[in-house]
Amino acid sequence: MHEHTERLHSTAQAMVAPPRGILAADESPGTMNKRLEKVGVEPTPEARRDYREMLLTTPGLSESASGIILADETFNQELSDGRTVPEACKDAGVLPGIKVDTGAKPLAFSPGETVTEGLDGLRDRFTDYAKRGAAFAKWRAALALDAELPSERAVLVNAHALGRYAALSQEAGIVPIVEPELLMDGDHDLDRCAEATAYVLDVVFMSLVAQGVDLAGIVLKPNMIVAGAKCATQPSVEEAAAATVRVLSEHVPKEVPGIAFLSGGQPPEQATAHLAAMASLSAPWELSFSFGRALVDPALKVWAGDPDRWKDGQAALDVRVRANAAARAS
Ligand code: 5MM
Repeated sequence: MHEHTERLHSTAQAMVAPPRGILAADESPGTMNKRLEKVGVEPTPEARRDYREMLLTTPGLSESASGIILADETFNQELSDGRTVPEACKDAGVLPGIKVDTGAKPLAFSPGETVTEGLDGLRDRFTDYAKRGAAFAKWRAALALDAELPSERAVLVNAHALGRYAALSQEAGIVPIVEPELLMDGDHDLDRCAEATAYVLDVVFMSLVAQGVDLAGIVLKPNMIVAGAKCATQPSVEEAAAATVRVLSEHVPKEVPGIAFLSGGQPPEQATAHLAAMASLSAPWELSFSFGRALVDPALKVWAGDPDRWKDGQAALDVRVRANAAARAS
């Protein structure tokens, strides 16, 4: 096998190898600012750096995390000891990943829907990120979900962009995390989420294949199949886990080495419980996690910008990452 292809495959496999997961700490500055303000921290580039430094230097992080996804700003920052962030990732034993999309923007003629942007100049950006040590990348399509949405238009344009991104990423020797997220903040039930997720996955994989993406060199980061947060009928953890594994088994090609779920706003313990319930079911790919909020929310609240609570924040992160690594093994 060609060396380039072999490296993509082995990196993708390393990202999802049991029991570790991927820490999503790639909030764009705007999102991060809102989260910092919520816990009373003045949102500055230094505060965003300090917060990411706390997460990344958590002792023993590499025992339960294989990689960390970073925003462009973080990737370019130095830690307080002068190390670059990619260097610090190497020292910590976690693969550095970079979020390369530039965000979800309103989609023309589709009220309430978005298309994720960031393709302009992406080949050159990938060349630069590869030189600076990025092992993997991430692009997220955010799709509203209700009885009518996502529209065919929103699914097609976002799948097209995911395909273009993934091909450029692999061309640069960087493993693409492909993240088609159906949002869970509606009143849809489990069956509607299952039906829409199946459709989105079909279109996304059609686009990846059409654009020459090597499916053995990607990691898929989908939503779990859950009912919307406002749905009156909430399924049990076991029902959601069974629906998720069933839909993915029917719509995700077996060549994909692993699936690393997003948490989507689920409470941390619930996301972990879903992961544990899925681990007991049989699936053709690794089932892992790439949570953002479900890993970092407790740490952010405990730290709240206080240097004296740095270690407490790290301990809170450690609890959640280890719990999810343990869930994978259950
Ligand atoms: C960490 O948040 C990521 C970036 O968000 P913005 O670009 O909107 O600021 C986000 O893509 C995240 O990686 C995924 O949604 C998974 O995070 P959750 O919290 O859903 O597990």
